[in-house]
Amino acid sequence: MARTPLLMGNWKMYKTVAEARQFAENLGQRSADLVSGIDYVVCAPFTSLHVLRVMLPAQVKIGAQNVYPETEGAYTGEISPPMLVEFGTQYVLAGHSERRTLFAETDELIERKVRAIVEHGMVPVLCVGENLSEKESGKTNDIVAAQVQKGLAGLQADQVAAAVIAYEPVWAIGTGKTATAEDAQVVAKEIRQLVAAQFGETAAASVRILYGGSVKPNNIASFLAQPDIDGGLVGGASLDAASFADMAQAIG
Ligand code: G2H
Repeated sequence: MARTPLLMGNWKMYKTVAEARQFAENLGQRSADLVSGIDYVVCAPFTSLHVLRVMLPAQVKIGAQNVYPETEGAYTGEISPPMLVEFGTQYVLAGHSERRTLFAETDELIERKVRAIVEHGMVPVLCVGENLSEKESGKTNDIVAAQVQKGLAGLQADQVAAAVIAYEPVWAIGTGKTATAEDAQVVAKEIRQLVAAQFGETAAASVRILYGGSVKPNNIASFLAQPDIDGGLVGGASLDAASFADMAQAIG
C-alpha cells in the first residue's frame, strides 16, 4: 500500500509569534518547492499555532507538541484536545522523549493522550526510542516494542492505520549523531511487524513510520529511501524555512 510521505517539523520551545510569522512568510516565498504528494506539518508551540494556520502555505498543516487527555477541568497550565481542534490543529505529538524524560511522562499517560487525540479527530504521532545505555545493552527492540504496544493499546486497528509512529533514538536527538538509515530501517521494520501482530496487516501497511534525530536536508533522502520509513520528524533543521523547503526538495 502506498503511504504518503510526511515531512514534520518539531519546533520544540523555539520561536515567538513574530518569528513564526517570519517563518511562514519565508516558506511562502519557497512554496513552489513544496512538491505535491508529500504531507507537510509544523508542530509549533501553542502560542504560534494561530498565526501559522493563517499564514503558512495551504499545503502545510499545523501540529501541536503536547495535549492533556481531558476535555476540560481543573488542570492548570494544560491544553485540551478541543482547544487544539479549534485552532485547526491536525496532528499532535505524544511521548516525545523530552516529555518522557524532562516531564516524567509515563506510557500510561501517553496512551491516554494518544486515545484523546484520536477521539477528537486529530492524528497522533507516537514517539518512541531507546536511550544510549539501552542501545548499548542491546535492548533497543524491547524498549521500542514496549513503547509502541503501550502507546497504541487503546486504539482500534483502523485508528492505528491512520496514526503516525516516530522512531527517534534518544542518543541521536539534537546531538548531530544520526542513526544510519539502515539501522533506522531495522527498527522501523520491527515496529511495522509489531503493528501487524497487534492490529493486523492492513493497519501495518497503512501506519506511517517516521525517523527523527538530527535529520537535515543532506540526509533526509537516505531515510526516506528505506522501505519502512515514510518521513522525518525534524527538530533543529525545521526552524529555518529555507532548510524546510530544501528537505521537501530532497525527498520530492
Ligand atoms: C528529535 C528531533 C525532532 P532534532 O527530537 O523531534 O530533533 O532533529 O533536532 O534532533
